[in-house]
Amino acid sequence: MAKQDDLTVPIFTSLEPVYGTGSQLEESELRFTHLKSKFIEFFTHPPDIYARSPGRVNLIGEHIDYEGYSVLPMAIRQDTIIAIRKNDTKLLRIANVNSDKYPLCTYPADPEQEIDLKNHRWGHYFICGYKGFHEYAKSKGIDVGEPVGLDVVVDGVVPTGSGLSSSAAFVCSSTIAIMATFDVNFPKKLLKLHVNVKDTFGTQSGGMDQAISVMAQSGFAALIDFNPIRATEVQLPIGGTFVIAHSLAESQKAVTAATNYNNRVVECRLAAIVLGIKLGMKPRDAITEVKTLSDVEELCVSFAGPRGSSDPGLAVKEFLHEEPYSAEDIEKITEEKLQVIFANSPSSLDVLRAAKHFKLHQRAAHVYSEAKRVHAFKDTVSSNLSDEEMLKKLGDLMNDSHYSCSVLYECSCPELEELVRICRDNGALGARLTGAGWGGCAVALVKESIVPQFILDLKEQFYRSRIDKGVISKNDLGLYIFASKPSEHQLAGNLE
Ligand code: NG1
Ligand code: MG
Repeated sequence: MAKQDDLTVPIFTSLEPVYGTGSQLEESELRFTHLKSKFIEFFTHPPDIYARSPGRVNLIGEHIDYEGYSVLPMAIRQDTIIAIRKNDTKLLRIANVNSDKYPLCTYPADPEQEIDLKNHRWGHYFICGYKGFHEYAKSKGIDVGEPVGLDVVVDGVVPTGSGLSSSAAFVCSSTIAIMATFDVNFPKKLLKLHVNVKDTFGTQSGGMDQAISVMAQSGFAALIDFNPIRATEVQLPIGGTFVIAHSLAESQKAVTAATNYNNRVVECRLAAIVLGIKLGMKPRDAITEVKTLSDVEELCVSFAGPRGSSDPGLAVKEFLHEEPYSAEDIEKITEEKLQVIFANSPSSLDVLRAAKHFKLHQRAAHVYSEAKRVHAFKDTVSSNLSDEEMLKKLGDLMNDSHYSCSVLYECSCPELEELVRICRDNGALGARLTGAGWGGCAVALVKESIVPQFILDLKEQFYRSRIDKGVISKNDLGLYIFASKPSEHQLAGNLE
């Protein structure tokens, strides 16, 4: 198993490894050729360097990365590719092959610029990478010279708003392209920085997306640990394929953050503080020291220890009641106003304003049980079980994960419930929502031998009525349902 803690991002001098095989190879070559001709069309000269970064599907481990727990995603074939070249203006000119939907964005070549969040533009994601690159270089004392202008063309085919991490693919490929342009090869720890930069877009997200996008290895899913950030390859059993299917409900994460994503982050923090206090910490100390549920796990273990178990779920049962907590209930325990606890986090204050109550028991029960399922998944693939038994066990874990997301974490939606049910009815060994939820995609584990029939069944039973109603066009179906084997992240290089 490769531990990649200290690996650097290799910059390739040829794009050969990107191309894959057979029709994939031709498709990939065509896209790069198209990207190049678009670049010439926009900027009248060819690009110097290309970079690629894939989207990802999370196989198991949902809503636990920001609680410090490991997750198990897999890179997918859909990716963002970027062509780049220095220019002699003081401008960053960012174009897209799909210029109707994503018109040219221009920014000053200034690493200190503020990202104007009120005026959202698609090019902002490139600026995330640009700022991240310069901040990191500065912190390490690397001299990258005076800011120069850049010409950039982007081609992204990871579906947006679907839980497949299109934004991380964009930010990561941008950063890799910039690194290659300045001939700097950063450690992968650079990723941490992206997490912070991405927070400026309004969700208090964890580090999964960037990590898998940069660390993925061909043919493997990866167990991603945080603190320190590290990826361990996970070889999936032969005979199983993951099918990704879009529920066609688009989760508008930025708009719903206060009631959905960030709400859950706040509930987890409150659950962790309350548990810390119940397990013997002084309220003041719990408030300052406890940031995540994983921070109190050790205390939970010492509580559960004498009973012969190290399951923090026991502490949840003992110390957090199932009835939702009001703000006042929690303040009695913390001896501090919630507004004061979260005073430094404007997006958390938004959550407090919007919340009616807090489901501490349910959210903590989800996080601790999901963290265990991730390790059970990893242990299963490295066990001596037969492939058949292994696939069944993995499917069961995925089903349990979905149940927990749906019932305890309440991050599903009617469309995802319908889709997951249809997947199971048609032979999936397991199916679950993937990504943040509240819309976006489901992932199903399916025996390779039935994949074509499975996809046909889903088309008939889930997508047909939506095509008839004009929600999607039949020609686009391939964007919404596809089988995926793990796909390698690819880096930067010259086309010739
Ligand atoms: P999606 O919805 O796939 O973008 C989000 C977070 C992840 C993780 C998952 C839930 C962002 C950018 N990413 O993923 O870090 O917390 O939800 O497991 O918000
Ligand atoms: Mg996303």
